[in-house]
Amino acid sequence: MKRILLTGAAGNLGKALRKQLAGWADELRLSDIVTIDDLQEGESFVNCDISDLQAVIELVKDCDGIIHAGGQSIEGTWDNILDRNIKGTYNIYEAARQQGVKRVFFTSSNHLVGFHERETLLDNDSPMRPDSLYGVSKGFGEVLARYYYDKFGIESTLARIGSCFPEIPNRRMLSTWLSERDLADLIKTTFDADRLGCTMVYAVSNNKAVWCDNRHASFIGWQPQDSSEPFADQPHLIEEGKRNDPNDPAIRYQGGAFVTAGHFDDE
Ligand code: 15L
Repeated sequence: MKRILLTGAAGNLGKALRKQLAGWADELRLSDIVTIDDLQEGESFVNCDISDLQAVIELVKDCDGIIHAGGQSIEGTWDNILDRNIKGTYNIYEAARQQGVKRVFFTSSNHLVGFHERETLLDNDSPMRPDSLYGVSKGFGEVLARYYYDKFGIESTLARIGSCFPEIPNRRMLSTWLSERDLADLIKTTFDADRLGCTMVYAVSNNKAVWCDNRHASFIGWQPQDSSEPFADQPHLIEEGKRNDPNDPAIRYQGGAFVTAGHFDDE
């Protein structure tokens, strides 16, 4: 019996993953603070606020693995980041430890390294240069995952997800785009691997212009199939290319608009 928990199941990534992972697990246990009432075969649902440790311990019970896609997915107030991403991610790992779950797919983000310039090829040794409090929270999650691996043997993929959307609204995403299918393949690879360790992966498709190198993670065998290239000729992208100023921080840095957005006051 393979029972996998998917947090954040009502969010954009969660919705895409429900489609892509249909039939893959014996049970896909969905959770979110928003109720999901269109359950498909093989899915179950638990309403859960991941900032509540006791609730997360119950949520994780009897699971063989966790896909942690819940929490704040863009820049937000410190209070939101603290509850949803800092406490939320701690609760997931601590619940995994208490309930004996041995493998986690952690949705980290390119915004953990968003203040690298676009001419820098990132690899496993590139320093964290977050472009937002949201990016900082993903750094916390990655470091926490390493701690739970070294101390308790819980293995993780730390997937620095680029831009996982069905369309490509801007030129930056020609480099950062990740197809839903490639994301699902990375998740399947994560749970199929004989050994995973605690492995960071730049989760982008097989795009032509990339800013990252995944050779350190080649042992897990993930090979993205899709590419943004067929989208590159769209008129809005060509027009944008004529307008872009290379010295604009949103063009200079990998994080795009996140490098200038925020920093939010508490609500
Ligand atoms: C992210 O981490 C966000 O969750 C998503 O909404 C996009 O902004 C994406 O990064 C991106 O960089 O395109």
